[in-house]
Amino acid sequence: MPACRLGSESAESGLITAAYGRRFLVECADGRVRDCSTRGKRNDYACGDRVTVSCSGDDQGVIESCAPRDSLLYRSDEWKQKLIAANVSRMVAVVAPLPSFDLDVLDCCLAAAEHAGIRPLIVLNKADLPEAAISERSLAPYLAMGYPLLKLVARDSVDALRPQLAGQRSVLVGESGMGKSTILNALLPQAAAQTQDISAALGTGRHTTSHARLYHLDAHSDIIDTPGVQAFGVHHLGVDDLAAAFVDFRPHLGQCRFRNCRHLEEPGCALAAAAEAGTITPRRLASYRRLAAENLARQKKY
Ligand SMILES: Nc1nc2c(ncn2[C@@H]2O[C@H](COP(=O)(O)OP(=O)(O)O)[C@@H](O)[C@H]2O)c(=O)[nH]1
Ligand SMILES: [Mg+2]
Ligand SMILES: [Zn+2]
Repeated sequence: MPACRLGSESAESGLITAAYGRRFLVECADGRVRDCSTRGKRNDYACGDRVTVSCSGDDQGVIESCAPRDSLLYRSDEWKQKLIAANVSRMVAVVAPLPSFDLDVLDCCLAAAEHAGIRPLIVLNKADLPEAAISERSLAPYLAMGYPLLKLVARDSVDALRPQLAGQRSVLVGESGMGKSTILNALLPQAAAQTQDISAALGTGRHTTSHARLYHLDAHSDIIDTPGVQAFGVHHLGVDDLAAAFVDFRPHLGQCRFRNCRHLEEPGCALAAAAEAGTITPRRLASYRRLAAENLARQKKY
């Protein structure tokens, strides 16, 4: 979009590359990165949003509007929702044998991705460790569900990951210690430099570690790092959406005795039968039930 004049200010289209509370860094079409505030204390923008900014000079601006999103990833806990990343096409969920990872957290991340229409890739990092064989076995059900799994030794090379990111906007998620920073640093030797740019633009280095940031891998590929996010709370999903976000449940949905079955304790539940028969893993059903029970408890409270 060409720049047009708004009085003495100019309007620019741009991309949000960092989100810090109610401040956003916007990479504008004129090549400048502007530190932007919002109108009316709005904070419902996210890294990856395409926005229009009224610029005040080369460094500052105000976000005026946001283009419709292809996808939006957000997390929610009992109290609030938080936008994480917009217009993302791929989730890279990183797990590793040491420290041990939690399959329930992985289930949460995958459900959030499915609900947002984002294709997940599971990365088993630290494949050099002997314990990786056990981790791989525990991930076998996810392969059966159709999720791609990539084994990686990020400490040595991330070349196997690059083709998976080509042409995508990816978001990197995973528990602490799995190797996300190692992966990002290997993908982006210049990431440290980009971090410094952001610090310079904000006049501080303080905020640069705990918020979402978008990095360009090449002209067509970006990666969003979300250091503050270990898992995506899925309190925003009602039980129907939640069940549908468990891809292995899908063939069984609509087969329960009761039309409005929540797959908790109801008799004639097709998911309970499938878990019994081994068509789905009992652990996945338990994982779903834990999240569904949390959502229902929350609904009752409000
Ligand atoms: N053995 C092994 N260790 C790794 C590998 N990748 C990362 N690590 C180590 O795992 C630890 C955590 O990595 P880090 O990237 O900080 O994880 P993050 O918390 O997910 O960002 C560090 O000590 C890394 O050196 C790998 O491929 N193999
Ligand atoms: Mg890290
Ligand atoms: Zn059911």
